[in-house]
Amino acid sequence: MHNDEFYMARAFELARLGRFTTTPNPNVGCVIVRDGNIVGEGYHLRAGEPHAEVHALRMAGELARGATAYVTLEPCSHHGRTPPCADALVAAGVSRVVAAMQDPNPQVAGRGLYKLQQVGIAVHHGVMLAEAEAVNLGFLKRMRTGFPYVQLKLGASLDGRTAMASGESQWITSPQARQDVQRLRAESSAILSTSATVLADDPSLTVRWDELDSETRQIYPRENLRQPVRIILDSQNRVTPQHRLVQQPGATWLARLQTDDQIWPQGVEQLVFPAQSGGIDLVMMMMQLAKRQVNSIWVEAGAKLAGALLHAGLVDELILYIAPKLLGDGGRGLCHLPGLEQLADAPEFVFSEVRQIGPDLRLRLRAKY
Ligand code: AOF
Ligand code: ZN
Repeated sequence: MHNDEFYMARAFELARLGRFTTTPNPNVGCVIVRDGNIVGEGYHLRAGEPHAEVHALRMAGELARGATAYVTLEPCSHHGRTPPCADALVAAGVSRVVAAMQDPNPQVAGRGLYKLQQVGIAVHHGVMLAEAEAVNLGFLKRMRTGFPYVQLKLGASLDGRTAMASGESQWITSPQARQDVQRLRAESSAILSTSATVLADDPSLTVRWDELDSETRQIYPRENLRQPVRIILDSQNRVTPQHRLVQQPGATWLARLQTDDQIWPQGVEQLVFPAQSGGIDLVMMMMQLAKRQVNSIWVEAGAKLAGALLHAGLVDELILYIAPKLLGDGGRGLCHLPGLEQLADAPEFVFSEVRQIGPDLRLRLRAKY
């Protein structure tokens, strides 16, 4: 009896510690077990730094000889920013490797497990597969499809309104919901918004460490803070160097149809995309963003972009915060879906989670295309 799930569950706990920082790399955890004892543990923290297996092997030292290594993703076989983990496992003399899933990265894709098997190591994979999918939604989607994983954040009243008829809209949802948004922003590779939102609210679209919940702050020290790339759809070049978000730490990418020659602060790039019915071609943009190694995108914008992304089939998940208020039927709706005339064409979703966050509800739904 190997107790594979017990040790793999620990490896997933470790993998999740990297979820704020590993992008564009996956979250990976590793546990080395010898005679039923955990003798080494590690996880991947940041691209360019050692992989999970290397940390765990260092901790195990000589005890790794003849031990079992549990890894949440197939050990890599390629020379990337770091040398192959499969080679490190062989050199350390482990006798068995259990991987939760294969790595779909075309540079690996089974070759890591094959390498281990070739030298006589017992190899097993497919343990806690659902967990392995869930911990790397962005990385896996990008590797498999060439598109980032897109989460559309929406906030509304009980009657699905995002603003009063007058347009008044600030703070429909609670401070607790906003804190939750901070954490989910922090887990994303990038935040996507529009020039309309920038012109209306002048947001900074950053992660504020002080505004994260205390549990998150414990596993995500301030010095590790990473700002998701801010991506702004700005087809009419309306964002200026004076807007707040271009002055924040980290990168801002302005998605445009043409560049301008203004002087921009450091970290700001203008990316040119083809046009599609007057705006930016969202499908082309998403493919380019994946090429730039954006694993996941957190969308915070208005009803127009929400509708356009849904219409283009680009949304993987809705994250919908519902405040226990009624705004009345004159208020503004969640999504602008102008072409929608028949119920049969209405975008559909599957609830994956319903949870109370402070006074509000948070619904997670997967798009059903
Ligand atoms: C592992 N363990 O902890 C990680 C893996 O450029 P590099 O060297 O960091 O390699 C990145 C690729 O390695 C990444 O795309 C994924 O395929 C794999 N990541 N593999 O065995 C780890 N982070
Ligand atoms: Zn590796």
